[in-house]
Amino acid sequence: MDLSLYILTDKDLSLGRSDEDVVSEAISGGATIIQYRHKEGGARQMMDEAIIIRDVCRESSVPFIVNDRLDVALASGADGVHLGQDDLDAASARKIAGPGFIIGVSVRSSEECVRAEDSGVDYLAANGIFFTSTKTDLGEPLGIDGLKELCGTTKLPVVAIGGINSRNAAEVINAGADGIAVISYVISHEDIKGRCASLIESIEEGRRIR
Ligand code: TZP
Ligand code: MG
Repeated sequence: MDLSLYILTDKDLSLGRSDEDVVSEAISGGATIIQYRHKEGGARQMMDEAIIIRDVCRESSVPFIVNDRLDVALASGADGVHLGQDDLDAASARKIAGPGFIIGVSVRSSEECVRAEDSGVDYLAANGIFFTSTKTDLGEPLGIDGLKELCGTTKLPVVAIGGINSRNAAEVINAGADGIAVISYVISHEDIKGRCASLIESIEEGRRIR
């Protein structure tokens, strides 16, 4: 699993393009992992949409993760699930999914990092790093200092999310994140492929100066 450039879908932010088109453009720009995220979707609709994205990801051997819903993730043949603090807890998810299934958990504090690590998760998402209009219920942004603290608390790989773009991505990687998770900077732009490519450059820059 390569968390370097983790792209999330959101149909409402994709300038009218399908998830399928968004995901295949993102992968051709260098996305290393994809998450299907549809907050208002019911299970039936999510299942149909997940299968389409799963196929695009499989063609390129890019891991495919479903947000929130373990049932949809398992039934659609996804590689993993991403769980928030209000979703099914990671220990129960691991019990159901078994070993080898990717489980990621969103965290904002050291306590949440430790709990997730004890539950056998595969990666953590530090959320949110900067202010973003994509998700407004997060409270104070963690900032670079908050990210450094979380990265120092855990041995698990950490992906940083929230307000990340090509101007701040290098700093985020330099702070200890293994990857960046991005929505609007990539999918709300005409040139999805170009935006991914410029993020990859920033990631490389961040790793060079680390
Ligand atoms: N979780 C924390 S911030 C966020 C999520 C899903 C939104 C990130 O979106 P953007 O547009 O990359 O700031
Ligand atoms: Mg969730």
